[in-house]
Amino acid sequence: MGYRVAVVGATGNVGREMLNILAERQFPVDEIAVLASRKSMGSEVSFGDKTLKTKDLDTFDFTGWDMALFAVGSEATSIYAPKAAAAGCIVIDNSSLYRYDPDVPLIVPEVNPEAITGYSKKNIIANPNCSTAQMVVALKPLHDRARIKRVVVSTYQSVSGAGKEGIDELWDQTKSIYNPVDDKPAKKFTKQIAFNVIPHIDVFMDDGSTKEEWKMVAETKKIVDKAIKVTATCVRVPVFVGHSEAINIEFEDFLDEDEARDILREAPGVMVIDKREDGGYVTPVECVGDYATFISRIRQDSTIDNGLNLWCVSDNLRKGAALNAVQIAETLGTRVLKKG
Ligand code: 2RA
Repeated sequence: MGYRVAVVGATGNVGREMLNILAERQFPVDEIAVLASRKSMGSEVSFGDKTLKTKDLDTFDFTGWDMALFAVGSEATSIYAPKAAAAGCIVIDNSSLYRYDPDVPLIVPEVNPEAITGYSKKNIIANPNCSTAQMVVALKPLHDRARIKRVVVSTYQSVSGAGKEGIDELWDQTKSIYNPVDDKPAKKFTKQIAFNVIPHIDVFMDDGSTKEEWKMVAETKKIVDKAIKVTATCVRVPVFVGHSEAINIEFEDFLDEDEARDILREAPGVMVIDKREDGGYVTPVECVGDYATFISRIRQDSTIDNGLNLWCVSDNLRKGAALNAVQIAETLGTRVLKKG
């Protein structure tokens, strides 16, 4: 016996990836509903070898459905997630709406699967932001060994993090640089993204940081340990898919780079590619379509007593969104619902 699963926002980049991953990982599905806004109603999406037509989210009755994977913005989530949860359907939400709610667990299954039981307060589980998800998978096993005090992270985030419009804008601008007749003004990003980098993701906060940077701080504390201090600089780069992060970690105890490499090699969800030679590291184009978070360039930071540097790359549409949501569904199945 399997589950009755709804995917909300099934026509978007993340919704489609959720369907691909549910099928790839043979999640035990008895019935699947693909839901979208009325304007996309009737659009076709793939689920394994099947083609499904989307249904209207607005009129869908969630009663009797086990779980709903939400991949829509915070506004639509604020309307439909409470409706689904009240009907007894457990919501796994990819928006930022519930991530900081103390009554909603924020889960990365390799890191804090035990926290999933907290879903019962609201019938909602939150999926973290893409830049946090990949970082905490790398931090957790190192924290367990040597206690992390402080993290300094700089991100290099692909345009797919900004949705289809972000992908289109990089594509159009790149073409227009070679063929200026096609010139298209920037709409999604505040400055030119083709052949450029932009140190600005999400809105500005009062202290001069951006919301994306704030999310990395708040979410790392909630998922791993509230004692860990994080400072982040988040940058958009002209890459279609795959977020990269340069991470500097200060520990309470000394951790040798070779031991850190061994720990990460054994860590769930992590793949270490770390040869000290030309090309002996992973770049974002190589991680597309993969489940793993790749770690390279592991090395001691000799400017502090207990410091390490590393390079972390992952598919932001997968570990950063759809894969993590499906892993939450799997964890819910094995630890709570126990049907599959
Ligand atoms: C981005 N963090 O890359 C967002 C997506 N969740 O813009």
